[in-house]
Amino acid sequence: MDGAARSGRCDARGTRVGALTLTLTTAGESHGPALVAIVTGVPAGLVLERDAIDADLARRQQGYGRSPRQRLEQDRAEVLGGLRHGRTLGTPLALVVRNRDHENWAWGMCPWPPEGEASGKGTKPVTLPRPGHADLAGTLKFGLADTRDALERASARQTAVAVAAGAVAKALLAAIDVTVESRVLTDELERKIDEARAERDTVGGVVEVRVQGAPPGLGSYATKEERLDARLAAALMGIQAVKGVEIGAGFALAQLRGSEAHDEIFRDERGFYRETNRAGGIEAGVSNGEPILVRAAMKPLPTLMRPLQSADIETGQPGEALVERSDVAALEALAVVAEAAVAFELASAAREKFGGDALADFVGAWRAYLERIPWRPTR
Ligand code: EPS
Repeated sequence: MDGAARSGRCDARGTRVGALTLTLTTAGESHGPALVAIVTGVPAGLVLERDAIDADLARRQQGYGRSPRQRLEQDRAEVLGGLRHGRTLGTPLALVVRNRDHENWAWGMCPWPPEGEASGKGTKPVTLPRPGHADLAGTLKFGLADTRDALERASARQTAVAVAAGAVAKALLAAIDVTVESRVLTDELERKIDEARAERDTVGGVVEVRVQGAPPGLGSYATKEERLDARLAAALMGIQAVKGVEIGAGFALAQLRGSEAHDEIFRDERGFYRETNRAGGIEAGVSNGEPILVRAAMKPLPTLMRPLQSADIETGQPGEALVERSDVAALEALAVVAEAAVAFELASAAREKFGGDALADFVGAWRAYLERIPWRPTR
């Protein structure tokens, strides 16, 4: 990285480019050999616990209403680069989560032209796209004759490796006393799932992520690349099946007057604080030191055991959409995935603020900042 990039120069729109940040690139299909993530920007010297990463992967697999697929998979993260004896090297981290189900798709999802007779799953082209899934848009976009070539990458299976990356981000945030937790907000979830399953239907719902300990000053004011709220919204909308995002009181704020909506400012010996948090810990695109609260709404999953009407991509004839094994709901998984996405974005914003090639530099800059500002986290 050159000097100009390190200092974070601006492009013509005034957007910071090339600043030190965390980046995540993923690859892999749902029933292919594995999911892969490359994470850059993690400082050297961060201790990663294998069990902590795998615990998040296991949490993501749990939850009521998941598909039998979860009994096949036992997700574990392998690290192929960037880590030595449990400590990050400051170089790209390469993470891999294998798909155990791939052995049932060895012919159908073989990366190379398969040898021998077609057998196992994925041998027959899928031509009846599911409303709500990527099947139709993906086949049109990429000029495909088999919707499997679109749906495999569009699958939420990809979130497994994103959760592994989120666990790395959580470890970095823990070094500056920031924690990220999530919960499902939808009531009587199990009952709704049982009813939907009995009617061969699916359900969605709402999850909330809470960030505790984020200092004021993460993110910035003016553009979507800088604003923490915009970045968190993009991170959450970047998760499969998410159709809505709220920060703090979100849509409810539109119904209030200014005098009711904003969080009054107080000061005691510890520093500035609020007694309400309708802003969800972010004002004008910048964290304000209160807990960051974001919510994501998940649509009902599109693979229905009682399929909706569709039209064949090859013949144009009407027909019922693809039916294959799927989840009735994946809301509890979404909570874990949303937690990872928020953690990754927060860790990126913290890295931009505190810099540091070595963890000690990053933590040292955070300590110096806390000495400068009149603020201590509420616990
Ligand atoms: C998914 C369909 C199902 C889910 C999958 C996401 O996959 P399958 O067709 O293999 O049963 O189980 O999610 C996972 C495999 C996972 O680990 O989260 C989809 O179409 O998005």
